[in-house]
Amino acid sequence: MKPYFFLLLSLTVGLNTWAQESIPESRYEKKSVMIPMRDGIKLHTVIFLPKESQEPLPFLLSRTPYGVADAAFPERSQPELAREGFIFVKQDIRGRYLSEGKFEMLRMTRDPIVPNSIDESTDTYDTIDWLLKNIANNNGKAGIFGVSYDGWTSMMALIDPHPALKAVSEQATPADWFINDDMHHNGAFRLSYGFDYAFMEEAGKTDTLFPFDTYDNYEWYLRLGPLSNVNAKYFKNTIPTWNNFVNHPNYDAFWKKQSLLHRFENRPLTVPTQHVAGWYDQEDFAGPLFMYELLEKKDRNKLNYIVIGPWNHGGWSRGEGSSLGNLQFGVPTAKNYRENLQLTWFNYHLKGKGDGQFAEATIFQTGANKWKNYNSWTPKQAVQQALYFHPNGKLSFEKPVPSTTNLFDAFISDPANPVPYRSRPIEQTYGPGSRWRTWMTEDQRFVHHRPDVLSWETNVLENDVTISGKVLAQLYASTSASDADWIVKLIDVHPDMVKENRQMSGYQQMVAADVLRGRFRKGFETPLPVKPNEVNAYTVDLLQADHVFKKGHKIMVQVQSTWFPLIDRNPQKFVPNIFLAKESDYVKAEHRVYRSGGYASRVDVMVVK
Ligand code: PG9
Repeated sequence: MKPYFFLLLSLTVGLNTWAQESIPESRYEKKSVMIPMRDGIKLHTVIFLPKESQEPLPFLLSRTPYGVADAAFPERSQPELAREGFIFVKQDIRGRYLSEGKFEMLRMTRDPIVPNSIDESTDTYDTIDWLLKNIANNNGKAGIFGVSYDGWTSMMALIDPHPALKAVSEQATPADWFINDDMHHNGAFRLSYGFDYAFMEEAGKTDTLFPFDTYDNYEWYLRLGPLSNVNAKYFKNTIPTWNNFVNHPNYDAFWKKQSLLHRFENRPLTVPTQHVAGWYDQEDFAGPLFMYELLEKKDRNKLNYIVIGPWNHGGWSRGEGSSLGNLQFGVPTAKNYRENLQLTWFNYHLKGKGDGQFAEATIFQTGANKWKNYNSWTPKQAVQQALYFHPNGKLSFEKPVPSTTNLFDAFISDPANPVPYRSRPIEQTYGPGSRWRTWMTEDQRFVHHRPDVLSWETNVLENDVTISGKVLAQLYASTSASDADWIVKLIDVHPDMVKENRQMSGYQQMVAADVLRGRFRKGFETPLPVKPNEVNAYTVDLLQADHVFKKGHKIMVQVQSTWFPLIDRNPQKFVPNIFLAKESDYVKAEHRVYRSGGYASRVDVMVVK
């Protein structure tokens, strides 16, 4: 039983059936309605209407695949916005939960020439149009916002937007599912997320967790063996997103068409848009960064803004945000965002309140633990410097001596014993007790000194080192086999003893980390085998950071070749399509990371003095 009084009213407004629900203490009344789209399909929509409102109010829309029937009243889900007063509208997207039609994961953009064609953008348009005409006392303006998939639907609202759409806040939208975000990073497949999520969304109309029979998913995915077993043993070709992974192992037209980068390539930005990202977002960190950067290039009218905070996926939308995992931030960063950045954004654009003076980039600088405003993101005054790998695990801003040759560190990478990406047991992604949401804050000592994890670290820092902007690893490396993954982690090592917070003593805090699938070293379209033992250059994009390595800390870089089961195991024997690899293709290999004059492996960071 729900803790509030239930009232179901069935009245008919044109074609639509209304259901109404209210809780005595709420300022809002909840209505359910089926809104017709241009092709006749009806979308289930929940509307929270202020019970008493003197002034006409704007709409705040969210569109989701995760079900809205049980949506919490605004006082609970959006207290800051609820206090101010908006007409909140939440909609099940096509084919999900109580909406009609067929669901398509990240539905492709329609061809407008095709009569009656639809996509998420037309569904948003039709919804706004209907709301303006059918909901009394609105002020003619609408905003859209949401986290992740709902961030992506917010971005889609920007394609041929409804004229009443006046503000967007996309929060952790995915941008490109091959280059980054949920499903692949730089061509390496995100196995545990891809498998779990595809099943969750596509096994039925409502979310369904895969029935794992082993709590530790590290063990389960290892026993799974080659990826071809997924369809053979479990999915039986019934999960379209999985079939797309299998049928599109390279960055082909399918991925490009799906990518927001391509959808927005030739499209102007006409509606004020705020991008929101979390430094520890375990799913869609890259999306908002990529979309901000792309749209910034054409932002003649100052419509494009970015906020980055110390959050996991959606961490800004709930709670205080004063800590995450073991990391403490000293201020309630999530509340800061909701009160000072989200509310002011919608108040200004939808209600004309406030001065509209938004900082171009509002960024929480980790390490120093403070909010900073920037005129440009990434900051122009930062200067590129390289952290070079040296003998005996040393890391420094000094280049290796030019005359040195053939110096390297080596390890054996064994697909039968991959490095876990977080400490075991690895619970099901969205299963009970899952630590998925905090793994990026985890102390990396759980793999430090594994023989297949190389590490280099600086001396204890005598001064703070501040990095603001892009982080890019340049490895010179070889393998005895014909393919390999390269994972690079930039780490802040806390002092050996932190008396005021002992659990942080020696803590290895990840600042940036990512993977490159070696076959894509020359481009994601065309996979290339590696010649055994040949040294190749691998550029691993670690995206961005704004971090202060404090005096008394050390900077560390770790390199490894497996990150399991987050990333599927590279067989290491080159095969054209890893989704079809056989058990016998998975081979042990010796990997070498060079650190000599000619092959000076390094991590490029943007240093601010
Ligand atoms: N990261 C999830 C997602 C976004 C977009 C597509 C598919 C998955 C999410 O949290 O919604």
